[in-house]
Amino acid sequence: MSEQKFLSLPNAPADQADIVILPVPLECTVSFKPGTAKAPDAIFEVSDQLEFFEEDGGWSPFKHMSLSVASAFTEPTDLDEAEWHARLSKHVSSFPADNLFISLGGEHSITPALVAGRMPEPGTVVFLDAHADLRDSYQGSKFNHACPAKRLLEQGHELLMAGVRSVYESEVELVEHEPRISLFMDWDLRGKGQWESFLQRVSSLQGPVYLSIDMDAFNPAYVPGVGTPQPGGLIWYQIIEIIEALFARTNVDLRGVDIVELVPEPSRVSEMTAAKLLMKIVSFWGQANGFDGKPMTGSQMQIDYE
Ligand SMILES: [Mn+2]
Repeated sequence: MSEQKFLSLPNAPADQADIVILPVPLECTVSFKPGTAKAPDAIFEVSDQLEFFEEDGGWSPFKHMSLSVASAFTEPTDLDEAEWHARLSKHVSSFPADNLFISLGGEHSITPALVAGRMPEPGTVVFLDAHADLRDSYQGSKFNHACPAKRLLEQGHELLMAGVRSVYESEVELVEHEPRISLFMDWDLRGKGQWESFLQRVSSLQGPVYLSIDMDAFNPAYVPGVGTPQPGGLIWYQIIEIIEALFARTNVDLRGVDIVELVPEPSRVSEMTAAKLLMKIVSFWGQANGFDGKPMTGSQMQIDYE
């Protein structure tokens, strides 16, 4: 497989990079629209159209930071499911702990293994999704993409969920009885004035935090390319506000981010949204960690870009 690049930038060795991107193109338990396996490549392809300059931060993040797109994690899917996910955990734990680690799905079932590898101690998972993903199992599998939030609870984490607008009866009962779940329903964020209190919760997080973004959290008019679309949902500026709130305070120890469930589509707007979201995350994280004041030795300095 040829080397993948983000923004066409040269790849630094992973152990020397400030930002590591790991493609995990798993497509195994998808129940509706197929295509998640092609998402990482589609994101890299459209990233070529992004500017190096990030307009909100007012800087070029990759002048100051180096980037590494790691080889895709493509263990055979005919392995035992538990074994496949255990290998993914082990793999992600082998990357350095102090960089920004972003995984690109693939379906949402990869998140518990990613979190297990990056955040072995109890922490908080910010979970943006149209669905609660709290089923104990679905279609005979505990590793189904309808179950990752339940697995995260079992790992001992707290869940801060937003954008949810499709739930199963037993999921509602679990949310009511499980104090470690804070769920902001999509309609509450829109109609009942809970947006500010949700942002307040995000910006008051402390300790280890992991951010999981299911692209179906977006309103499907913004991102039609997802495996299981739902009407309603968050708009681009809300997702940006969430990321800004998460990085505004340095007391958050961000262990990793994933962007999952994207299904590339003909207009390419969905994959462009994912690529630009990745750029925003890089920019906010870089500024929160002081990279804008560090020497210009980043990946962009190795190329001619005018
Ligand atoms: Mn999901």
